Amino acid sequence: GPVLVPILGDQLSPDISSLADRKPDDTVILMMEVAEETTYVLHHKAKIALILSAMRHFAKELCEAGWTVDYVRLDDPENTGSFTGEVARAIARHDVRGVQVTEPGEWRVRQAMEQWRTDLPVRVRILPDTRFICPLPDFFEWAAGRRELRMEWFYREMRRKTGLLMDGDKPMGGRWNFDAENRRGPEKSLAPPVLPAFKPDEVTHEVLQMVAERFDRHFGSLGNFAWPVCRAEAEQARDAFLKDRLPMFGRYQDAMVTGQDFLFHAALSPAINIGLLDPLDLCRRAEMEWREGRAPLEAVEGFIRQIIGWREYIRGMYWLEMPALAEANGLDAHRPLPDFYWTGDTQMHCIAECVRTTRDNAYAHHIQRLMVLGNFALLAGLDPREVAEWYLIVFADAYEWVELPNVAGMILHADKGRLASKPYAASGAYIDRMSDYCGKCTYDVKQKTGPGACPFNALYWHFLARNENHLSSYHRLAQPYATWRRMDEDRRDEYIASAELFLNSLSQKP
Ligand code: FAD
Ligand code: DLZ
Ligand code: SF4
Repeated sequence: GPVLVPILGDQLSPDISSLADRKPDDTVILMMEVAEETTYVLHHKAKIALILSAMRHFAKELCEAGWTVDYVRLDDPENTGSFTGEVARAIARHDVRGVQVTEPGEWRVRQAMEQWRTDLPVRVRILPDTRFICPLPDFFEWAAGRRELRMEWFYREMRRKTGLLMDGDKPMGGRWNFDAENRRGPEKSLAPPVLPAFKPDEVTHEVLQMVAERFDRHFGSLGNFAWPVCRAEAEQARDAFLKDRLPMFGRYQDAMVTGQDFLFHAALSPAINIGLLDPLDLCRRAEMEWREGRAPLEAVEGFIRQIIGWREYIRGMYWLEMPALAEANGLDAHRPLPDFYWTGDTQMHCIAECVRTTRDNAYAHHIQRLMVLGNFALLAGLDPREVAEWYLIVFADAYEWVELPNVAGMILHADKGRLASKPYAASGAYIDRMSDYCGKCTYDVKQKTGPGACPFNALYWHFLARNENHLSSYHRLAQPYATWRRMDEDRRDEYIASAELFLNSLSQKP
């Protein structure tokens, strides 16, 4: 019989490694919509719709290219509901002689696949995912023997390896990193070009209908659904980004503006993560924009760093640190996730606004995820497992390999600083500087304590004070700790009391 090649919902690339040595006449491709994947967390409705629609479009393209595709739909009465069950069923159905699959993005699925080797009646080959630029063995080698695993050093190696923005062995422009140019707050007349919106076709319509019915208790709205669901649309989205928004990408990377949900961000992560866009190709095209004088170096360098730097580094760290990372709670944080992460029902305008765009778009941009939603979770001491589950649910681009290191490492410091050199803790002043949120808020960002004060202000000191044992030795926190110790005791007590009052109000159910 033929070889069975299962292709998972985030492996929608025609050059996926599992197909590289296959010929159509000797191969059956298996694609499976399964209950286990759609509900292992209660994903945002738009995330499910994106993946299922993209899977259906990709299956069609594979058929048109001459492949045999066995496509199991969610509503197929025989559907066993899991990858393992469906692969077993397909082995019998097609009398296959072996299974060949590209490694999955998530630990959970990797464990299941390892089990296939013993439980299935045929040989199982698991191949590396070559869509990532840094193979995992190379990452582990880079990490071995290093005391500190800093992204910046990894990034420079990736620049050398890919040759992106390199002038021989030197970085273009004489510097590796132009972040200093990338710190502008919002300016009054900031009017970013609108994103191309993709109208649902018939395939997407059918999926949207099914998702609305079947997953109606899941978080999130479907009303704005406009994600690219196939390669051609993803390429259109990519080209629009390169032309309209990349030139300003760096400058406003950290800005937040009420009602401007995408600003100059790429909004390409959902398409990249399921395989509709190749990350290296995307970076080469961004580099071309600079070479041809259409985008400044600082913007292009910033964008490329996010992809060959952060994205690859985060993925390496996931596989390096799992499974412990999922349980990590280095700052002993145990507060339950407040309801307003779902409802947006809070007086804190910054949080309400970030939850709104998350609900409407299954998207929030990086600085909203990091400095508003994440910063609050850190300061308030929310339980890392609850926070991680929330992030995995609500964003269309969320897979555990990328979500978990960002949550446990980058925002919550639950990994005790393996990933980030210091916690990204910030008071209201930071949010005020980078956004227009505070002017629209019922709280006063300038007020430090008391019921009308911005809660981030007292929470910031409460966070530092309660974690003094863990954090006071951090070189980069020396200054805030010195300020705290210099404060008179009444002032400190006021901060603590104000923060506790606020934190206690979080646990009161309405
Ligand atoms: P842009 O700002 O335009 O950046 C370009 C690209 O760089 C992104 O498409 C993405 O592929 C990559 N990138 C940038 N930052 C990161 C990063 N920290 N880690 C990995 N890739 C990065 N990204 C996800 O793809 N999935 C997630 O589940 C996810 N969860 C996150 C959780 C937290 C707490 C934080 C702080 C960040 C998370 N990110 C995640 C990273 C980043 O916020 C998103 O990649 C980005 O907002 C996607 O939007 P964009 O395409 O407009 O990105
Ligand atoms: C996220 C997701 C969802 C919601 N549904 C499916 C599905 O029905 N079939 C499928 O193959 N993949 C789905 N996915 C993506 C998988 O969860 C993802 O491939 C694994 O987590 C491995 O990274
Ligand atoms: Fe957020 Fe505080 Fe600003 Fe209100 S005042 S928007 S709570 S940072």
